[in-house]
Amino acid sequence: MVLEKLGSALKNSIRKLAGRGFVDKEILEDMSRDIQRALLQSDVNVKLVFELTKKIKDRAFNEKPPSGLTQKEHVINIVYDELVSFLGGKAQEIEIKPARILLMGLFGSGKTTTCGKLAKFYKKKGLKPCLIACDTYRPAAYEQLVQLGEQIGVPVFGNPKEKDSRKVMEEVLKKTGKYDVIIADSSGRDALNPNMIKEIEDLNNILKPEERVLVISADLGQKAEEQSKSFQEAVGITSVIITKMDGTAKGGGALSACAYTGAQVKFIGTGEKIESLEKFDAERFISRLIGFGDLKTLVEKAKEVGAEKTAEKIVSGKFTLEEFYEQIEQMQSMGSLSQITKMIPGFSKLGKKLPGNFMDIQEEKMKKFRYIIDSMTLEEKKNPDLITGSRIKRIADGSGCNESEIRELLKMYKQSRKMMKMMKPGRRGSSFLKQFGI
Ligand SMILES: Nc1nc2c(ncn2[C@@H]2O[C@H](COP(=O)(O)OP(=O)(O)OP(=O)(O)O)[C@@H](O)[C@H]2O)c(=O)[nH]1
Ligand SMILES: [Mg+2]
Repeated sequence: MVLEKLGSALKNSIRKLAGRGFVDKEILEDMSRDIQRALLQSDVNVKLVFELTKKIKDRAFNEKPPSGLTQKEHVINIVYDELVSFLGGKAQEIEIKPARILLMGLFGSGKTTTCGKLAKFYKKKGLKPCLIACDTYRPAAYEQLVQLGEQIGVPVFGNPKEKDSRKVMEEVLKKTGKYDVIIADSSGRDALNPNMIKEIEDLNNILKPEERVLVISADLGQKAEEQSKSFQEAVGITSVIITKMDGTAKGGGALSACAYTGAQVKFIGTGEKIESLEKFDAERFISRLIGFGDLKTLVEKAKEVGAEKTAEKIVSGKFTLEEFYEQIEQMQSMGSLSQITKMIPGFSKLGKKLPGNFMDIQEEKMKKFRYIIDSMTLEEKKNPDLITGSRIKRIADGSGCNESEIRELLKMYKQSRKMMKMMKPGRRGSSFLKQFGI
């Protein structure tokens, strides 16, 4: 994961803080050094790192905790807040409305692939996107985009015979009238050079895009500064997309590009496939690193498969046996379970502890659980704690299952409930901090 080192440094710092009687200069300096080291190792520019830790220390020394928060909780909140604003602040909603979008960046940064991913994103949201192939520099760039367009059923406009991208842009804009999101690919170079910058300025003047997106790869490192500044000066970047987030444990250079451009990272690319595009949310990102768990993402994933209500209940720790069953079923249909469970700290561990592995219940067993639940009274389903000795026997007879299978289901349910209550997302720094003993 990107910024992996920062994640472990933060968790470590929180543990150290927990083990300390009170917050003093020494522990804050220690924390600041840990964060500095981790960020430097993740390729963040040294000046930015020192600015950031200075802010954290200044606030931690000078600010009084708001009522209801202990000094320690307050320090953790400051670290969280400052890291979030370092990564561009609270994510803004991505507006789903007609737009012209121009992508730019160096060779191989992922522009063409990202054009396809964005088109798919907008199409899914109900808009009518089209793609424009304005990379006349890389051989077969047009064909690459056409292939992506075919994959997602989005038209591609271009002219593989024309060598001047400005002419292509002028020509195709006459044909894109009925599309509401126009996404233009542009050509890269192996390094920043005046030709590329001139070309992007010209394309920008012809297309007049609302969104001018800098595409950079997560492993770019310190070069992010120079690149983002040049594109910023040329056309004024409105947002950044970082690709290949799946491929590096560093990524700090790219992620802090917003510090130079003032433009937010809006999306991240997390794989080569066309669906591997995620909205970037600094709050979520830092929460995940610290281990708050990414409950927001879980609920969003659930929304996509229509499982929102139960997911919310599960997350809140209040759910009936029926809802628990539904949740397992829905989670199983959500696809990448391991990804989902990773978002909740401790959840995957819980999965391993449970008999038969909660995340991996076989179809046969799911059927038995269904029969068991169907043999329960309404009261029992709502309050499974009622189910003991004689009730278990009755349910076993009614469902044709063994008593041990009923106990297994009840055990899973109770353990999950306990776990979820413990991790209930409430005030940041409350239940979460208990994990660390604060
Ligand atoms: N793992 C991973 N690979 C990616 C991602 N985005 C793009 N790629 C891969 O990166 C390579 C370059 O991607 P392109 O989209 O062709 O990059 P480009 O910026 O258009 O490159 P040029 O046209 O040469 O300037 C391809 O092999 C992509 O499959 C990502 O998010 N994750
Ligand atoms: Mg390309």
